[in-house]
Amino acid sequence: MDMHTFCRKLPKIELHAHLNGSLSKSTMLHLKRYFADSGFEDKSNIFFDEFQIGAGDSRNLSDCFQVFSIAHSLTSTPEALEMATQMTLEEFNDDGCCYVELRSTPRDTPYMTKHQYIDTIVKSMQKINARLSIISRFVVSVNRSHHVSEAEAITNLAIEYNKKYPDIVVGLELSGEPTIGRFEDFVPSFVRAKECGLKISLHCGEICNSEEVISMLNFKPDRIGHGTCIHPSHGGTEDTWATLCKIKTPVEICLTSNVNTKSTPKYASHHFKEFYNAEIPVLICTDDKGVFETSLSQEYGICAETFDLDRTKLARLALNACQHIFAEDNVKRKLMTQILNFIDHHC
Ligand code: 6MZ
Repeated sequence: MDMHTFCRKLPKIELHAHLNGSLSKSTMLHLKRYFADSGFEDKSNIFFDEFQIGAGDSRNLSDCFQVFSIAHSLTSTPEALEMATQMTLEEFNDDGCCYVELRSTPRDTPYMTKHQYIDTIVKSMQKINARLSIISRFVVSVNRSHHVSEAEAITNLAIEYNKKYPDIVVGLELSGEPTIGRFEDFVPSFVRAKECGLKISLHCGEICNSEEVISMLNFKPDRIGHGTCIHPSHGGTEDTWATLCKIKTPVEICLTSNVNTKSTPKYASHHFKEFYNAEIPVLICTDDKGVFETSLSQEYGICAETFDLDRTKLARLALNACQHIFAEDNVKRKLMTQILNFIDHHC
């Protein structure tokens, strides 16, 4: 079996995937057709060139936040959102993922409320979990560029839906344009969510802001996203690095996203290396597989090639990721058995 096939077949765990950044070309075309057929005003005005930020694109991290509105125009009705959720999960399933935590920011649209938004995703996931072997869970997103009152409303919904559907809604995460908004303003919402039993993930150190990195790490989230500017050789400080090394918060690593947005100059200089060597739990993820034209198996392949990991080491990354999922322990055990079985046969 060549490395490409190995990465496809390896049962993988996806823990950092934004729904509206994960829409593939074919899902977007399908949604565009749905809008045309159902007589909705089509404002999507799709330009895939505009949505996708490939290698060598002149746009940077900040510019990338413009493209999500293209996807948002295609997920504005409950039917479209259901199709987007199901098709995206099917693609993760086809790529050999055995567990996915999809994240998304509930929003009011002309055709649905935030409440309907979260409800639609929950119901779509239940259908997928009943129909396919992939196990999916929902992590509710708070956008740091929105007003704090919006974060509070979303937190209330996340808590309500976690009580109603604990086997689907498992966490709350902070994302959005990192130059806008202050973490400290959102702390009360995240404290409340934590107290109610939701797991927490924070986009942390996506840009250089050591003070914020320290306060995020001190908050003790269950996981952080990116962690780009934490190591001193990547714009962090001795203090940010020492703090992470001490508490070893698991980090959701998104190689292609960081390279394509120029947060990292090239794969070989990605902070994965320092984190891996320091034995900080690293979780290989896609971030926005539609925007960055990638897949989780492709990310595993890039990781193996760039950092010279053999099959056993690569499979161990997937196995270790099981420890950090937000779902219940019986799901953890099931996934570990599945991956260990794969390792026994293929490594
Ligand atoms: C921070 C990101 C992101 O929630 O509408 N998002 N936030 N850093 C990133 N790195 C590239 N990529 C995506 O999906 C789109 C939203 O996810 C967040 C942004 O808030 C974006 O609007 P949903 O499903």
